[in-house]
Amino acid sequence: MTVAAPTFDLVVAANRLPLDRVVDDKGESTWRRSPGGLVTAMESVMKGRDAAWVGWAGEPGTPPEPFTDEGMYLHPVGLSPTEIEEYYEGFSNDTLWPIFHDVIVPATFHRNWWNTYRTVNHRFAVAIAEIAAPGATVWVHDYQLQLVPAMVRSLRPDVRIGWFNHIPFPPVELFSQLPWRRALVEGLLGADFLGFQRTADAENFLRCCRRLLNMSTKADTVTFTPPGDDPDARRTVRAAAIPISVDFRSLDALSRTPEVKARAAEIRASLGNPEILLLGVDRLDYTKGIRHRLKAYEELLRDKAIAPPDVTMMQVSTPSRERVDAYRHLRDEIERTVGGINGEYSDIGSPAVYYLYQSYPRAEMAAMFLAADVMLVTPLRDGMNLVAKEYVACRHDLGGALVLSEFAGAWHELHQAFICNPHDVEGVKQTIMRAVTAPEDERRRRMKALRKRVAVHDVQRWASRYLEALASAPAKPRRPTRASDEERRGEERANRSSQRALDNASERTEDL
Ligand code: GDG
Repeated sequence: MTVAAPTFDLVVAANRLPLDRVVDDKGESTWRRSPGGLVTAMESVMKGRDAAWVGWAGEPGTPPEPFTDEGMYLHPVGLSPTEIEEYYEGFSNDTLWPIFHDVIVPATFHRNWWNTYRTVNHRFAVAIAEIAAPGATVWVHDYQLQLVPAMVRSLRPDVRIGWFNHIPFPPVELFSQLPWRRALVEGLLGADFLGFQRTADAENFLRCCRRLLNMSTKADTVTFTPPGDDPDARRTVRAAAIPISVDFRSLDALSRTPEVKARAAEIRASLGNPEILLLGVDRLDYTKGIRHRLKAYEELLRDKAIAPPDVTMMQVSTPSRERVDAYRHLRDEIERTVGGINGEYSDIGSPAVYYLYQSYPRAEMAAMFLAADVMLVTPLRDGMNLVAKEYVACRHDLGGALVLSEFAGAWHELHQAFICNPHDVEGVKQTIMRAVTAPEDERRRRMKALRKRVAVHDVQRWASRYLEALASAPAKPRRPTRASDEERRGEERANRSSQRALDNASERTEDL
């Protein structure tokens, strides 16, 4: 007798489960919290809800049986070694990730990667359809699962479907490079509500609908007729910004514990109690601007604006996507640069850069944040950047200063940070020096304002705003108004010639 799978009113799907299965040398398996911003954010949202999470368990082969952890039902989806290579490392991280991050490195296109992406997305959709209760809410996350909304809708038309993009959504000119752009947009339009980090991301998506699929948009909605041209099947999908945040209260409480405070003091002492400790914490990713940051720091050392041991820098780079070429090259490059800086500017007992290619427990991260005088968050492009908000949440002492790139989504909320353009090395140097030399009362004033923002706009508020937006998203199309018709006609006029070219190109590439 087969036992029916339990069903849930809220089903979350993300590429990774919040726990990874790790098999040790003796073949024994244990579960470990998986890395990254999405898990950090969703963990606190899922606590206390009767919900299920569908995702990959982080290792190849047959998936483990579903199980319950701290009240959350975890439903693993299996990936074969080839699928990991083609769907995850390939299409997700070597095709979509660069396109969605301004093509900082060139994107790679392979038709077999796309086919595998489709297959895996379908597997996720089937798993979701199996455990969603009638009328359930399904919340799909991120760029790895863009086809899932439409696939779930065709399997389970009764459920309400949302998708949230943790990374930027590219301008139409970049998105157009994708040979499978039409299928991706149609995949997303299976949702009722599409959430983005910034309004500009939602607008980029809506522009793709207009320009690439000739759809009608009005304000933040797009009206869409699924294939078959049945007017009854017309649906309206809303696309809007709901910026993600951090669990302010728990980070604030963690950083106030005697253990974390003592550890922060210990870290400073073991670095020789510098006057100024600069800190960078990032997944080792070319989007995070680590090279640009190191260059600015190196030039400040060269100019003798700063010098160890009075000023020193700690760079934590968390291992990430180590099998993707661009990441291997980046690691080499960063480690060579750190070696060069240390060779030139360190002294015995006082290194210029402490470089740590490791992952740390949460409490240790909080202690580092508390220990750092200046936090350097300088991405070239970043959906949000939770590290910036975590730093702020940990500075209950109102100490510290945040240097923040205007290309991080966080910039749209954290205006009281010391803002820089990471491409402008001279500007980054000046901003670091402003942060280093700012009077204490100015730093405290800025930090207080930053904390106020993050305390109110925390991750719990993000989740409830998202779920409210999903619940109230329009299911039926609104009648197009004169304004929307005009808007569409204007757009069409402007793009008529490029549209023809794009359509022709689509015909050639849709069935690649
Ligand atoms: C994506 C988007 C968006 C890092 N090292 C360690 C560690 N971390 C934690 C940080 C933070 C998270 O990982 C990283 O989040 P970010 O937001 O900085 O960046 P991505 O991983 O690129 O996340 C991003 C995010 O999704 C959420 O929507 O903000 O723009 O790219 O929480 O603290 N945590 C621990 N040890 C480490 O060594 N415990």
